[in-house]
Amino acid sequence: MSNAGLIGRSLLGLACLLFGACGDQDAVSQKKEQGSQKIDATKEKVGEKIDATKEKVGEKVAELEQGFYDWSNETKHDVLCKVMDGMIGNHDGVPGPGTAGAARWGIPAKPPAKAKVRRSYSSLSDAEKKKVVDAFVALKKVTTGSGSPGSSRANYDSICGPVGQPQYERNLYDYYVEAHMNAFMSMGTPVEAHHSMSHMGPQFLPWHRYLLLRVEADLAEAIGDPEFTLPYWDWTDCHADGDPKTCAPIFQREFLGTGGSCNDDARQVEGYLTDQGFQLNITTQGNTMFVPDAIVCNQPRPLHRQVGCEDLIPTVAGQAEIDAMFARPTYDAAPYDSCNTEEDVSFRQYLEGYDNDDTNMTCVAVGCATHSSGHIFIGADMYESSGSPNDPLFFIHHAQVDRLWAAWQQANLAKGGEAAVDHGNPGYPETHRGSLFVWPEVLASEMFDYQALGYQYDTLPSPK
Ligand SMILES: [Cu+2]
Repeated sequence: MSNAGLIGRSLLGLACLLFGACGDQDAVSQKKEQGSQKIDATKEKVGEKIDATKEKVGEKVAELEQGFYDWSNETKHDVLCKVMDGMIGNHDGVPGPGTAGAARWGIPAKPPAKAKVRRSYSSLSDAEKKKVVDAFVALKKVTTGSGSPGSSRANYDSICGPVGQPQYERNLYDYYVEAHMNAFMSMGTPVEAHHSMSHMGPQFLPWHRYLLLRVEADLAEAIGDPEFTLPYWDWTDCHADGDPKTCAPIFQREFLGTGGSCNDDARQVEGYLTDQGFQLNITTQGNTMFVPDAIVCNQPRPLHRQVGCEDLIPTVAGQAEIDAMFARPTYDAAPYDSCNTEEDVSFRQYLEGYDNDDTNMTCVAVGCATHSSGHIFIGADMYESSGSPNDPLFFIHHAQVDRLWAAWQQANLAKGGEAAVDHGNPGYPETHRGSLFVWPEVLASEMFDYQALGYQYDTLPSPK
């Protein structure tokens, strides 16, 4: 028996002496003991499974790397793609975080009379910027026991237990970190097959569109302002500012906080966001986002950024990439993945940020262009793809990605004819219209008509 168990038992004995509350204490403690033994056994089993997975993945990568120089008929890109495929999956996956009783939260029953208008973050007043930060901080405080209206939705099934990690105090902010982590982790598992997931395939855009709608509804509720609207990060701001490496309009100490540091020991974000007590509860470590043992729970720490520190990405995408996006008239192209889909054809592949000419492992695995460049540019937690919603900028960055999809859709709708099919998504594959991972009651196809979902953008870039 553990020390805690012994202390528990002596307290029960004392209560028996003092208050005569003897009852079935022995039976209760016995049950408790059995329970904790069971938990220990399960923990051990999960641990063994993770070790076996690690070994299996390691062997596969070694095997693929071994053959590197023998594959004379394949390009370096193809070889790296095989290395990455070897890292994906190889485990059974875990359920969660689920919808905690609010399956379609964020989707209006019918299009509202007045649409919410998402505006550029840099165009907000100081008070509005502060409100955005306050809303994210408030979301962390919506816990199961907080008594907030969103408490019931914070009662989700955390993935921490099933991956053998201690539970942290669940809250509506970290719900999104978990949803995103599990979306990566579940690639190649029986839960969902790689290439039909929320990244590296056609559902990338609909999946993140719903995530934004849902979090926007949560943020509005958390601060008691039904009009609250997510802003977007207009990447071109960073270029207009004159020093795209620092992107001063976004990384302000008084609001979303500093850009951290290229020095690992000083990369903590400083400023208002951190001062409000914003901290991370579920993070990742190690070199792969696809396996359970990368997840670390209940070791709270501040947010990290390393803006402009990665040589691969001197800055975030700009106008040239936005123009190039409009030049791709097809939503996606077979085989609908991140490796063999031609980014010169597939708008989705291009916007997500994968490039078939990349021969750098990081770029093959994470993508280095367009959307992905924003993640790598901010660095640290945003770069750790699976846990990237840990940085509130994730949502503001993805609102820009969503805005660009909306702009591309509108341009196609305006062209009419073939270009206007599926609400301006010509070439969206039949096979990826269905249920979204984590939110199976929401269909990808329901996300096509964003105006019916109750929002629009203040401006949409248009093709030249
Ligand atoms: Cu994502």
